Amino acid sequence: MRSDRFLLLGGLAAAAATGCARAPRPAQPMNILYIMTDDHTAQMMSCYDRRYASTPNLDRIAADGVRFTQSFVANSLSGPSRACMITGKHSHANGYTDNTICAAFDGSQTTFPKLLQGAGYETALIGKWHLGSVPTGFDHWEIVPGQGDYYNPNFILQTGDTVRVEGYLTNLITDKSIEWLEEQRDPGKPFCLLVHHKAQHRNWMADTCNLALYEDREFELPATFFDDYEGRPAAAAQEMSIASDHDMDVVYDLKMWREDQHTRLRPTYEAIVGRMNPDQRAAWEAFYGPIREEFFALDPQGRERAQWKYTRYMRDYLKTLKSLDDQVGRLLDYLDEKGLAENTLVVYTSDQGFYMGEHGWFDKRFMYEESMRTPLVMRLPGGVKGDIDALVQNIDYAPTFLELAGVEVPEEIHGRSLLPMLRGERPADWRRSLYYHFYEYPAEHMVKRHYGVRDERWKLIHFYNDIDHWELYDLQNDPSELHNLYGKPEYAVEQQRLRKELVRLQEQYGDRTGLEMNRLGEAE
Ligand code: SGN
Ligand code: CA
Repeated sequence: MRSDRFLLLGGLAAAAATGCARAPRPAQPMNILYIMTDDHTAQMMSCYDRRYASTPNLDRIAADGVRFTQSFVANSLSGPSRACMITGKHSHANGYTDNTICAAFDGSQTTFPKLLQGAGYETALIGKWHLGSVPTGFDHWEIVPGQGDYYNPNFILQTGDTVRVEGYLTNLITDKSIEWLEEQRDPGKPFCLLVHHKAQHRNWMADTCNLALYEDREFELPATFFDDYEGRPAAAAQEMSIASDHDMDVVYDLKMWREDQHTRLRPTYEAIVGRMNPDQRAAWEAFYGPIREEFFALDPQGRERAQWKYTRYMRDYLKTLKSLDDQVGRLLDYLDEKGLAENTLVVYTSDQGFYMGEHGWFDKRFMYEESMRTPLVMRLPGGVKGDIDALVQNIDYAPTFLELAGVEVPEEIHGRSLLPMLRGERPADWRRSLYYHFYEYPAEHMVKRHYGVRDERWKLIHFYNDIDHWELYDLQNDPSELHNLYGKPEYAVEQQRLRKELVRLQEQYGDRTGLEMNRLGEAE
């Protein structure tokens, strides 16, 4: 009977919408399990990169489904990326351009959870939200305030109450997700569950049971670690350098607290370890205590200090990742045990990529490869397996889920459904280039405002605001983006072609700021 209600509601919603492409109704409504992590980059997922991490559970999704090898975000920052994902629209159109100036996401606009809800789906969101406003379009939600805490975090409930929950956040988000699936949802309806982890966000705090892992691992510095940023003034101006103690704080980021160390982020560190219970704190101190002793005794300087910081950063990131991979495994096992796997699309992605020492950095924001990319694997029952190399972006998720549910995709959505590709077809008119726009400046990490276009081989970037600087890269011959070719006569043809393509995309998506900023240099 409940299924009938789903069909009826779905039919009404479909009939009410006009002027949109009509998607065929699926024989049986497919559930959607969308798992999104924070700052988990493809270099640290073994199905993308075998150098550092082992993520067997995340890789399971790819092994039983597809791995997108050219997956990107539209704006490499948490809130904006989430807003793009949930609306299917670029930042200027969904209004949430950055984490600092934008107070809150306008939850009155159309989002895919709302449309799914209208079509009879039961929708839920658990974990990091980071959009300032109260979530809309969800039958159930339980979110962490702001960035959330790794240990004994607070959760905001739908009632408006905030409760402190004892435990480690990655596990708790999974517990709550399984609890909702098992006990709270209406089994007569298809579900769409968004599981949003805080991991792998700074400051990479592992669960106490994983602290001792990977202490024997050594990592070669990336070839670009000591980049001189020649020809790239915006890259030179950032504040996300591992070597810099201002940017990567030894107390907060690397847990080297000592009475006499009054670093910039020491108060933040004290607040978060202050949340720990006595057992957690004892395990924490027992692990980091001896490392601190050694660090202060050694007091490394210069390149030696940078290498030491990089090693600690990599190890802490991997320890934190262990919980994430295990907990995703738990959720996948749950689907298997309950027979849900055969009727559930599983998606794993991150809100953006991250630097693991490339160019000497941590953090994201730039349109350069490591942070513009994001891991994306999907497992569609009955779908194809293998790699998909089409250029895809986080604005494509919303239309994918809508098409899967048989809901018409509103024309205002910028993204395109990935469903045909999940079913083995490659649309002949698939996009040949991607648009990107980053806004959060001046702000933490000091990455200047920029936008640009990336195609399969080339990338053009314009940094603007307090700078007017263009960069052009040949990704085939210069994958690390070290040689800015903009203005070089031998690349004039590519440069012109990409400038035109940039304008075409800005016009297509209606990014007036971008169009206006193009003219900056030309007017002089
Ligand atoms: C916090 C972090 C930054 C990070 C932003 C945005 N600082 O402000 O390092 O870039 O979040 O990250 S911290 O001292 O609070 O850890 S995002 O993924 O949420 O966009
Ligand atoms: Ca993030």
